[in-house]
Parts: sequence; C-alpha cells; structure tokens
Amino acid sequence: MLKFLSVGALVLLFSEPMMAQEYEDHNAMLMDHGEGHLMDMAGGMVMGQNADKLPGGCDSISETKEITVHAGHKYAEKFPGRMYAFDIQEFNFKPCTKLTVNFINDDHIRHQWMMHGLPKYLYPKGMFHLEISGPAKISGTLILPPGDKTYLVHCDIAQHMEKGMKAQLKVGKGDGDLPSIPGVTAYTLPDDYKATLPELNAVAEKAAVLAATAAPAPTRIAPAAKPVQKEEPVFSGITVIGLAIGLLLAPFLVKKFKGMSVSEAVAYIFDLLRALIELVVNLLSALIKRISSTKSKMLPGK
Ligand SMILES: [Cu+2]
Repeated sequence: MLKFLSVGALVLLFSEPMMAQEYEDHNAMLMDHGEGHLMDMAGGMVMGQNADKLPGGCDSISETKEITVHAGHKYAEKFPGRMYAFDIQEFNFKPCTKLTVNFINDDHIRHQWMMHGLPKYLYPKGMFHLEISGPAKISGTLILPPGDKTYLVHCDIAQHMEKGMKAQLKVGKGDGDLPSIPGVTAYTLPDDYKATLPELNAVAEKAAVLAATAAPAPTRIAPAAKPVQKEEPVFSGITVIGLAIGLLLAPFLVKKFKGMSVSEAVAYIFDLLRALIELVVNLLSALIKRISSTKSKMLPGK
C-alpha cells in the first residue's frame, strides 16, 4: 500500500502538466508607471501597453488576436551560426488589430520582444516592448496602426539581435522584408570561410616585403644623426684588453675555483674586481698628482 502511494506521488510530481509550467508567470504587474509602462518586482516589464486607444486612421478594432512567442537559445539551433532566436520569425496581422502577445523566455537570461516604428503619439519612442528574465512569461497588448507596413521585432539586449533574435511583423501587406531574419531573409553580412592557411601566409609574406622595402630609409638618415663616432675604437681597445686579461687569468681562476661553491666563487670574483678598481683609482690619482706638479713647474709666476 505504501509502495503504491509513493509511486503515485512520483507520477504526480513528474506528470506532463507539472513539467509544462516551468516558467514564472508575470501577468500581475504591480507598478503602473503610466503611458503603458508596467513593471513588477521580479524585473518583468511592459512598455507601450495600449488596449483601448485607437491609432489615427483606425475607425475601429478590426480583429482581436492573441499570440504566444517563445524566446531562447534552443530556437536558434536550426539556424547555423545563430545563438538566440524567437520560435516565430514572421507575423502578419490586419491593420487596426488589437494584439495580445504572450512572451515566454525559455532561457536563464534576459530577453525582449521589442517592436519598433509604431506611431510615437501613441507609443513612447515608437515602441511596444515586453522584457523578462527567464524562465518566465510576460504579456502585453497593443493596437496595430493602419496601413501596409513591416515592423522590426527584436531583442535589444547587446548582440542578441545580431545573434539571431530578430523577426518581422507585417501589418496588411507590409512594405518589404527586413534583412538578416533567420530562415526568412538573407544575412546582411554573410560569413566567409574561404581564407585558407596558404592565403594567410601569402598576406604575411606581402607584409614582410613591404616592411623590408620601407626599412632602408631610416638607416640612411641614422649616420647623420650621430655626430661623434670616434669613441668607438677606445671602447673596442678596452674590450680587447679585458679579453686578454680574462684569457691570461682564466687558468689561474679555474684552479682557484676548484672545490668552491658558486657563492664562494662569486664572492671571490667581487673581491678581485674591488682590488682591480682600487688599483685603477690609485694609478689615476698618482697620474693626476704628477700632472698637477708638472703644471705648477711650468708656471714659474705662481
Ligand atoms: Cu535577448
């Protein structure tokens, strides 16, 4: 009996009606900011809500329609290279239709169903806009204007439209098609997979040739920029002497370093260097003393 009950509970938990309602419903909008701008504490937003004001040119509401549109990554899977999409890319309604949109965001990020180009006297910034962080549902109503026109519907979150969340809504016959609508119209900037490695190498080679032909110019200017070059032989002379001393000292040093640790050897070299510097300083001071004494001898008036 207990077993039967627990199985029954499990069936109830995972039954279809329970699984279908995975999203939050945001239909009780608590904050009315006026002009059809509604918000709730969970971040749901409706802008351009209009269920009763007739657009100019509409004598009456022609039809009352209700649609449900999903938004999510999974709807982009059938469109190569796209990341996000609505489950419907194209809508068509009679002019002056009162339209209710039930927008369901299936992703765990924020999405919008944003319609542009509506008359601004009726819709702030010409927009009707549903927005919600998912998984959640949000609904709004608007009255479509008269005339044949194609309206852009998209998600305005950064890069979501470029990644595929774009649709068009035609009122009447519409006035053409919009570009880059997944599965409907051609991509404005088609991807190019033609560039192969040899082609890229050829470009790199061209760049190298250009760099080589441009290079001689600065080297030709360089010698003029160096006015004095006579110091170089002095330095090379010192280098030669240093090398000679090094070579002469090498066998002696090798003998000395045998059995020393690295730190001991380094300390020994520093000692040698200090002794060498002291020697040079002594020699120089002796030389200066001699020069000054000869100078004073040359000047008898002093
Ligand atoms: Cu989005």
